Order: sequence, then C-alpha cells, then structure tokens
Amino acid sequence: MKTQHIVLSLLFVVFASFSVNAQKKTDPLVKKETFKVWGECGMCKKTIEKAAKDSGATAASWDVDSKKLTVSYSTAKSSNEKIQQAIAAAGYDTRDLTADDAAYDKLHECCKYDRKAAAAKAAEKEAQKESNHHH
Ligand SMILES: [Cu+2]
Repeated sequence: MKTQHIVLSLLFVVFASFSVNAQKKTDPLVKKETFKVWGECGMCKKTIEKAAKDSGATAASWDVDSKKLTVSYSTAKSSNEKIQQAIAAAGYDTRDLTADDAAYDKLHECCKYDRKAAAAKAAEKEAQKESNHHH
C-alpha cells in the first residue's frame, strides 16, 4: 500500500510539472509572426530590428534575402500593427503599410531599396509585356 502511495504521488509531481511547462509554452499572450519588410542590406536589418524592438517586440530577426521579419511579442505590450507602424516610421515599407516618405529619403544611399509601389508597378509592366507577347 505504501509503495502505491509513493508511486501515485510521484506520478502526480511529474504530471504537475508537465502541465506547468505546457502552460509556459502556449502562453496566449506571446505571439510569433513573420511578415515582409522591404529593405536592402545589413544596415537596414539593424534599423528594422531596432524599430521592432523599440515598439515592444521581445525578439526580431529580419532576413536580407527573403526580406521577411520574424517577431515575437506579448499582446499585452505590443501588436503586429504597432510594430509595423514603427518600422514604417523608420523608413521601411511593410506588408501592410507604406513607409513615411521623409524617413525613406533620409535613409543611407545603400539602403534605398526598391519601394513596394515601384516593385508592384514593375511587376505590372512585366505582366503587360507578357500578355502583349501572347497576342
Ligand atoms: Cu540598408
């Protein structure tokens, strides 16, 4: 009987610690998201990540090749919108927002990326060429 009690209480301790861990991992307040941010180089990376962190992201990592930013933040302290606004204010177009023109003009020469609108126009032209070609 005694052994059974010990086994049961050990099991209880194990299960209790599992559920504490599970709660930590699925904290509903912490979100991790990835979205596109236009940019050009390593300097942009620093500016973009800093803007994200200044607006409440606990982690921010921008990839220069894919131009994707991955952020983690607590919904109690920040939001996806807030982070994108901070990045746009720093001069970078984001998935949902267009950067402040004055901020874009102030960017370093090497950071003057092809803007979202310009890229969209170029793609449109390219598509027109394609369709003309087929006529
Ligand atoms: Cu740059």
